Amino acid sequence: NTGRQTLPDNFLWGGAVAAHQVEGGWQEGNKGLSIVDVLTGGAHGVDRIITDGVKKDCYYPNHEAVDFYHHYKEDVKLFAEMGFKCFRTSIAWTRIFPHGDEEEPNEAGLQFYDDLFDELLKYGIEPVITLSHFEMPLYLVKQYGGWKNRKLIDFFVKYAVTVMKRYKDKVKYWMTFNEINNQKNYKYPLFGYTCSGVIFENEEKPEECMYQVVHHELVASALVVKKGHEINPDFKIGCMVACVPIYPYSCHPDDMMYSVEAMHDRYLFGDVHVRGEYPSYIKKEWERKNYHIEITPEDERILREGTVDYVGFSYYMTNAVKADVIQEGNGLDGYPGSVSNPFVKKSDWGWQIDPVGLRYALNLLYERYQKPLFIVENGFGAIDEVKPDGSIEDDYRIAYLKAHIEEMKKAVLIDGVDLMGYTPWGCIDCVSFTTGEMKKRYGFIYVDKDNNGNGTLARSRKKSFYWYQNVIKSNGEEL
Ligand code: P53
Repeated sequence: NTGRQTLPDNFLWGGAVAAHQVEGGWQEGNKGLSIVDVLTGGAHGVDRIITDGVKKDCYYPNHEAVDFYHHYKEDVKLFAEMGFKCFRTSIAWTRIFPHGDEEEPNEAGLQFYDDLFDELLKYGIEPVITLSHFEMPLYLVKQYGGWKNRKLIDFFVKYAVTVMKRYKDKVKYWMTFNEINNQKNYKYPLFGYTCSGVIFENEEKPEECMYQVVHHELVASALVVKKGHEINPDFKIGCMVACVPIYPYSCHPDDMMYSVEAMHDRYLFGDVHVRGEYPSYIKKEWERKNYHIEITPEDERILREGTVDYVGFSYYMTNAVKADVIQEGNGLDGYPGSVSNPFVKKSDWGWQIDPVGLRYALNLLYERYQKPLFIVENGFGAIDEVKPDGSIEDDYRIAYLKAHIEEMKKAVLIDGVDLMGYTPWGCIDCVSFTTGEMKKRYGFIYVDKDNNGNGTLARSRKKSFYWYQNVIKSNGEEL
């Protein structure tokens, strides 16, 4: 690639969603109840409630979502029209093993993904598949305590091996756990619950419990990487981390050093996935806090043998920290000492818009790991207005994506980062993860549905649809 001024020809342009945020069909094809099936809708500043089972008088936005389960042919056709080279989604574990501990998988669930992957391949679109995107079987939470229980390793590996064998000739790109590092913010109940089926604040030692839970996931992930390569040596199996770089608020040495410490939190799980061992800073933290994480010599061997092929990551925003501001943060960007950055704007949901931060993130991860990177989420959640003639002029979304793609190109063309592809989040409007809203939209494709579940579910093309189509056609040259 020396001297090359354009992105590689095989660059994977596409889009990303997760099963529970689009599929709906929560009871179709013998699907089991998943942890997201008991999550109510919320709003910016209003937490989603985790109910004890499905309650009659609550609204659960993921039950129907945008009904991709019944609309996927129409939707895939639209992705193909945009020129997608790949499409990232997840498999709902509960379609394959409804309770999670069955002996035999559920054929109807397996068939659904066979059909979906066939439909994608028909148009030459590569499926990029996340095995666990915030939706384990609720049964495993109730009966086994979620990922606190070591048995979850076996259940997950069984599920993963089942789908990897079934789809070994249809799916090449895999990821194990979506945003595994979200739960490092163990004070925010939604994160522990959706990553692992555990509400850490209800545990005696929340943070220690979180490390144990994550350890089980890291072992499971490593086993799946190893077994996946045995199933098909051509598989590319990656991890998936939320990359929210934390800047020092100023060049004051204390701010700088504080940001370095804060970044350890962001790096931790990726470090294990890529390097196959726990980094020294976390061993010191465990010592300091007198935490005892059960890690067997066998676990250590598994971690070493199951390092990932690439690093998938989401990038939406950066944060900043100031050493002399100590506040108790437990929200989304709730790092103690986190302050807003006066140099960047925020979305309506308070997410800082920072395109340069994407180039920075790509450099950080590439310098640290020297593994191929894959931007598997990036995007702008915004309220769209439908004009009387049905058109949607989402110039703000185009502006966000354009600016980010420009920085992404600099990382590849100037900094030499090895980047596999780019799949903007929510390529079709879907249920927001953090708030459960429909009105926080990311799509190139509009779906007629509101926060209360009203709407025809009709699909339509936004202005950004045509814009992105041309971006792909010109391989990122025309923005
Ligand atoms: P919504 C925080 C920071 C970066 C990405 O989020 C994050 C989060 C929240 O965990 O999550 C990812 O829909 C997640 C997707 C999610 C997307 O961000 O709340 O992987 O499932 O939909 C956007 O706007």
